[in-house]
Amino acid sequence: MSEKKVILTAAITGAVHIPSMSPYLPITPEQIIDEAVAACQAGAAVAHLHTRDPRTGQPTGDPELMRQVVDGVRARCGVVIGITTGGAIGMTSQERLAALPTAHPELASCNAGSVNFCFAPIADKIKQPKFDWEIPFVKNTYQVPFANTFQDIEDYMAIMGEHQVKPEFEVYETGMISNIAYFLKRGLVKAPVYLQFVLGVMGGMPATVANLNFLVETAQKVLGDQFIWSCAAAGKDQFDLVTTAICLGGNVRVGLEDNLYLSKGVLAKSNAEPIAKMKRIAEELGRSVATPDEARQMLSLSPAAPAV
Ligand code: KMH
Ligand code: ZN
Repeated sequence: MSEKKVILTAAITGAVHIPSMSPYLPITPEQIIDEAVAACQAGAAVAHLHTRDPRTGQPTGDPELMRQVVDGVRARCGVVIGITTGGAIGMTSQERLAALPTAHPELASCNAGSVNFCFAPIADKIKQPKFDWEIPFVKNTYQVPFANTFQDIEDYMAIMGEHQVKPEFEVYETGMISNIAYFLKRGLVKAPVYLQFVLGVMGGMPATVANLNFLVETAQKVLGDQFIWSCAAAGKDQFDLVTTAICLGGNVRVGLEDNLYLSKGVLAKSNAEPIAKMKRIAEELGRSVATPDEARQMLSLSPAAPAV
């Protein structure tokens, strides 16, 4: 067992779940801010942020909303700010990157390759959608891939470099580790690279212990000691898998972006609940959780921008 501290990331709202699935999914900037602050108080060192249209809950890349959220979180706590550049399935790169220059995050997701990222089966479970956009949005993921070409990744990294933002590479399958090694070899990204293994997406690797082990071992072979890793898992196997990640010495992401439930049949009422659960489990397993400043050191982040 490793004695290294564990970085807990709270993925607050994402762009997969729809408002009809849970009344607790944060939608407005105020709700997203409150959720990030409460998650930090519960033990999260990093907040991974997306924004939604405050009236409808539809995912948006609106830079003004993201700036509002980031400033609001920063004014109230010191959590490391990570924003999405994955956006939502169907967004253009321009939409996905729009918020980065003005939000001044410390971390931003950088999706490490193209993958089918399908959540169309959600449509079968929703009998009475709250909003007209929800069913077409989820069904569209059956036919639209999540495109992240080599050129895209290079462009995203360049913009992050200009703004002193560290990429958090979202890795959905093993080949993406080699994509990152290629960029590292070309000097387009600095070591240590930060990998988020995202398992359980329909179209990517299923959330199994064998797959997580394989990803970690492959990263060790391909990247040597030039990486730090975390594990996120979508859906019902989330807690089993992220607990395994703690045992393997990795870091953990949980939150309503990845799983709306706290346990079988029990909706999480906030992001603080899954974070508190993982803090308890980590401590039981002999690993204490990193503070935001400890996470900054562990991830070699640029110093945090001052609070507004
Ligand atoms: N919303 C998904 C398409 C990220 O934040 O970069 C991808 C996603 C990953 O959420
Ligand atoms: Zn995300």
